[in-house]
Amino acid sequence: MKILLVYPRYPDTFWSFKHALKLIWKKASFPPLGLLTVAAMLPGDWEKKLVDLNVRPLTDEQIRWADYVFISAMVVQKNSVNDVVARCRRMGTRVVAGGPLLTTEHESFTGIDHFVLGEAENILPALISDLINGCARRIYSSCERPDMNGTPVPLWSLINMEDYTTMNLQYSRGCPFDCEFCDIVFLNGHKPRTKSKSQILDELDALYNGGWRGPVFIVDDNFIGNKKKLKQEILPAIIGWMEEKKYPFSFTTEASINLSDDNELMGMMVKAGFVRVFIGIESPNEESLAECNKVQNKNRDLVAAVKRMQNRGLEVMGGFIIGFDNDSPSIFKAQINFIQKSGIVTAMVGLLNAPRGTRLYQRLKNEKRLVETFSGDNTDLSLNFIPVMDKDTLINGYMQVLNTIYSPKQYYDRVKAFLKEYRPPKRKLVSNLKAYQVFGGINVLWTLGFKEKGRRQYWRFLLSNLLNNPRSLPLSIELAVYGHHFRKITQAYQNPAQISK
Ligand code: B12
Ligand code: SF4
Repeated sequence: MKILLVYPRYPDTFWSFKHALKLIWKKASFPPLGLLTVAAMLPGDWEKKLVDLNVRPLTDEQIRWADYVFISAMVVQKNSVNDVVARCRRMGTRVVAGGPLLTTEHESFTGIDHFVLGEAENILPALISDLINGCARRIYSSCERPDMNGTPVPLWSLINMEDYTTMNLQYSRGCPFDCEFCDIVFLNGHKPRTKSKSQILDELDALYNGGWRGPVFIVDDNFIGNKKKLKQEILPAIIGWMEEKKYPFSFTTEASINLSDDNELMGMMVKAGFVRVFIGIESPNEESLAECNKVQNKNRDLVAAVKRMQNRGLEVMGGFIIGFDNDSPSIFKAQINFIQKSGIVTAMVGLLNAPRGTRLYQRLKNEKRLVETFSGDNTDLSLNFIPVMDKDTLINGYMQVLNTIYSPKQYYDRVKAFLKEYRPPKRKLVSNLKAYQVFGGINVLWTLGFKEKGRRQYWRFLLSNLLNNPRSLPLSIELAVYGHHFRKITQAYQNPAQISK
């Protein structure tokens, strides 16, 4: 059997990092881990190829080669899914699809032959045997969430790691919290399920033996969902592995704010090579936190919590949401002030939207406030519900937040505020200096220092770092590159014709 795994295109948004990637000649940030994991579950004697449309185009010849095209997608990739499916139908190649988009709204995809709804581990064996016997059904699903001990190491040989800035690895699924707007609880459940220590070491070995050196994103819903296992088994194992291999990777992950309460855990994570955490901060407005049931963020000094993590050596990336029922127009200023004060350089600010499967979707449906389908991108100025605040005020205020926090002055001020608090461990990461890093560095200097607006702020920022904090220079340059991307995307939002969907 010949299987072509296809990852559809996602639009250029804050999360695509397209403008940053261009500067360093990389094609995409992360490989499609879901498809690579599914590929590893397919029989060893089936032929497999993978095309990530964010890296290279899909040819008719590739579609014709395949007996089945396997697609995985998030809601934001909907348009691209439709294009791929239409091409497969024209060429008579059957399509199997799974992932968050199809799990939450498969009914709207009439051209897809077989759906795998939910996690593949329990479901795929039945589909495989039905495909072999030529009697595959339309829908495969399971009420039980799989044990992650059965999840194989992703089939890394299907991609060229050099196309990406970062590799990824999943340790756990599920989150113990229950935020009203989040579909993780629906997709992956409340109870954190984890891989074993030996699975994690196998995954690290696979990346290392595949030649990877550099950033690794641990794509968990909440990495600290099971703290006991982390402290007793997983982090000690990762620390041992990283020390032995002389720190070939730097880790980023997603966690809840209560990480900042646990000094021991933060210390162990930093020792294991974690450099960044993405935290859902959402809002400085207590009423809005209560409204969305973000209990872990309530009644605490959020700025102090962020600074504690920065002091321990973790850069905090933050997710912020505007448009809660309890947000009044004063929220715009409050968000800007919070973001600037906290030194969260990478602040991902989105408009509230209600994805299917969430409690928010259900509440708004009951209140008859749902208006259209969710585009999947909470930064494209669309809303799929009627907000309490006047819609134009909300959208203009949101744009004002983006314009302010990503303007060169505010952005570089934030990097400085962060570096003041940041205390990384003194350790050298193994890095084989690659051609793209050298030429990318020159390109960055040319673009930010000579070509683009904000040149004066860039040079001032660079010189002040060189004089006051030379060790942090590589990180400052990296953050300046992200800033360039955020500014470009914000500019594109002023002129929606520039946004490629
Ligand atoms: C990494 C990641 C990204 C990467 C994606 C790139 C990439 N190549 O992976 C980046 C950072 C670019 C990204 C961006 C965004 N993301 Co994202 N992301 C993730 C994250 C953290 C991990 C994905 C992953 O690798 N999972 C591990 C694999 C093993 O799991 P999986 O993909 O679900 O696959 C399993 C099953 O679904 C199934 N399966 C999956 N595909 C297929 C296909 C077939 C054929 C079969 C049989 C089975 C199958 O089997 C697999 C094994 O069980 C998830 C959260 C999560 N826990 O999954 C969010 C998540 C996928 N992202 C999400 C969102 C909303 C976004 C953004 C829209 C955020 C935003 N606010 O703008 C942006 C959009 C990008 C853009 N440019 O506009 C949502 C999607 C919700 C939805 N219903 O679509 C998720 C679920 C998180 C959340 N709840 O908020 N994201
Ligand atoms: S803490 Fe994060 S992953 Fe967990 S329910 Fe809330 S938003 Fe979702």
